[in-house]
Amino acid sequence: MSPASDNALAQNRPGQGETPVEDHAGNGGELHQDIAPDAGHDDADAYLTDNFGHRIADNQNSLRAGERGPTLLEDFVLREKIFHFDHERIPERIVHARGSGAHGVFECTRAIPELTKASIFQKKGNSCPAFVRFSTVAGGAGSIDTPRDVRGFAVKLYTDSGNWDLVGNNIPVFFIQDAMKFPDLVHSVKMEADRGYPQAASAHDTFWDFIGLMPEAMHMIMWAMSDRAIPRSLRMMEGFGVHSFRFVNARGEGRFVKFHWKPVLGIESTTWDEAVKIAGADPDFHRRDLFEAIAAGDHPQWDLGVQVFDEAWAAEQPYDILDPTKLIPEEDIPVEIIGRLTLDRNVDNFFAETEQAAFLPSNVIPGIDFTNDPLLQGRLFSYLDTQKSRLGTTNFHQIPINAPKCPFHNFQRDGMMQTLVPTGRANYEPNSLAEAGEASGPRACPETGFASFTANAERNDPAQKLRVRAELFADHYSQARLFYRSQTGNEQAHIASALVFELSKVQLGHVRARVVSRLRNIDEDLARRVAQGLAIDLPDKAKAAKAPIDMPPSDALSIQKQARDTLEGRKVGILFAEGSDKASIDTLKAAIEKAGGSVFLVAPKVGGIKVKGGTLKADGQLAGSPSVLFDAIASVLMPEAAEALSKQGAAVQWFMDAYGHCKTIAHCKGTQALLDKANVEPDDGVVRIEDFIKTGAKRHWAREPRIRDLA
Ligand code: HDE
Repeated sequence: MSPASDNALAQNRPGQGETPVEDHAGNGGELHQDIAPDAGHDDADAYLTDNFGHRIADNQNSLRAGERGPTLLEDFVLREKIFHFDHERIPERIVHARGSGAHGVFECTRAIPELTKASIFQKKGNSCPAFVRFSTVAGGAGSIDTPRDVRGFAVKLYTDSGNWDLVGNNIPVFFIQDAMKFPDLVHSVKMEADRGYPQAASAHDTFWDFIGLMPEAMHMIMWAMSDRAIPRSLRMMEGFGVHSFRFVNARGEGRFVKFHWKPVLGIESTTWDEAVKIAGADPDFHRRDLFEAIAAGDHPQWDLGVQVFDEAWAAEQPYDILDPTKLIPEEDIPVEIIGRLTLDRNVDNFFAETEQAAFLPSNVIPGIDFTNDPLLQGRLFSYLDTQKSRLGTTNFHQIPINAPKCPFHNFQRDGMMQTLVPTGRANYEPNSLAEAGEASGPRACPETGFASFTANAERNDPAQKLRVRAELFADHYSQARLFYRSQTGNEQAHIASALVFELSKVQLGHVRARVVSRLRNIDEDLARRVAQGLAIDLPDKAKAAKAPIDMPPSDALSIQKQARDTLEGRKVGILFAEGSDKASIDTLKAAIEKAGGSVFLVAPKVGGIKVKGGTLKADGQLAGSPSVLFDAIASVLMPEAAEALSKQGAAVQWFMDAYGHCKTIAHCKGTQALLDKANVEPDDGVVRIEDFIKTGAKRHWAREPRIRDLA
């Protein structure tokens, strides 16, 4: 051993060298290179190797020409390590770059062979593994979790007849009707081209300029400006396949189908003020919530629902069911539940699984087919194409997260990063190699293979090639109106405020005015509120390509009308300080956990505080655990502690925010000084500790007019 390496090794041994090296390996204080071959470790996995299996003797020092000399090019260990590191990042998704994934299982809860021959739906109890990735759309991979944005809801079901990817969103409609406009839409919403901001925000000129010029976006705008776009938790949002798809049964009969994911925990959203504050308090709020819930065994679940209808019904509707800016009211076609998705396992490695997951709307299985929705048709190309540039190779299907779990074999060969090793000569078809005793490879399967559905009406279609939109696609406002008018008063006020906020960020006056002129076709009152909020004159009504009609309001479109009064999956922050009564805290905690909720203890200090009945450690420090992180709050404080805390901004803000965000505040008598300082006034949601369980974690919207101008 040369003197130089001798010295280096000595430095690796804590206590022996002059500068003990910290353990960065996370292996309990042992550095791999400290494990001498004679130390009794015979587990080959315990040794660091390079990517070709060569054991590494020293992972701290590069190879130098002399103790203080230059580094040698010969050092293949260093070169490989840096080379690999240099290429760790791959291009991020152009949209939906920030996402969080989890594994799970999907189970069929109702067999529907009369509707589809999809194997998974042939028998109740059929199940398959699943992987889901939730995402925001506009921001980059490192952006925040809580911007106002659409959320991606991409589901991959590894069925026994191949992967079925239902690549949906948490909003049932889309901004545009034709794939041709997608690059324009995305360019307009992402950071502005010259200045590189804003990140993860639609509140800027280019987005609203584009939107103002695209009346077909107005329905989706209502959703995007509603509380749907600021969800509280990924576990508490709906998912939608958006497009009309096809179910095809064994007799070859087709019906249209729209897919819905209904969260078992109910739908919850934040308020805008809360979303903004969460972005600062915990930019990973949603990702952490999902990861922690799954790790704790609170497995989020969704029911898969379908709306099924036929051509005759579709033809009678005042909208075109192929238009992805339209939904089908649940009051017209009820959502029937046919399955349940449970997410029960976090990923082991974020990059390998969540980042490398490649979803393809073109991944359907026999029994499920596409329709002529022009947006869907464009997506069928885009996703396959984008995976190649993102993952670098046409063999991205071989990455474990993307590979089907049923056998797959074909004559596709070679390409970058090929990991399969096909044997024999048969790499073409047809071949007659079997006659010579050689393996001849797989063959097509007309009986059970995927056969594209041909609708009766389409069989005789002369298939004209036209760059046109069907007539009913021109109704841009009826469903935007339906959505707006189906909301509660508070929800309508949130939409109006969101529009005022976003348009206030727009610098171009004509863009603001144009959007408001479109709102007049949706609802005059909404347009007036927004114009007043912007302090502009009400502009002339925009000309509508097709006059809007009134549709009966639909309760399924409102979050508040569906609110679920439950503690399940909800997180309650309990504030305590020196002298607090431990027994009260324990009783409350047990009751919340019994009701399915979880508790996070907050105190001015985390290390352990003297309380009545012992010492209590907090889960988080007050200033680092603002109340926006919880669904409801409670406090158990001695009057002196409350008095002292009422001089601390973080404590006062804790109550002020919870009150302002219409959350339940449960408190003991001792807290009063703080409540007074935070201007918390008594109402149905401000209750004594004993009444917390009865009150629950629902929002108290009746409070809102007292703290915010909803006009
Ligand atoms: Fe996407 N979309 N999209 N999209 N989309 C992508 O594919 C695209 C659309 C959706 O977690 C990209 O792999 C076009 C509607 C989700 O990995 C890209 C059009 C809906 C995800 C792409 C649409 C979605 C994507 C970027 C209009 C809801 C994230 C990375 C024709 C039904 C999937 C990637 C994940 C991702 C193209 C419209 C949902 C570029 C061309 C409508 C959930 O291929």
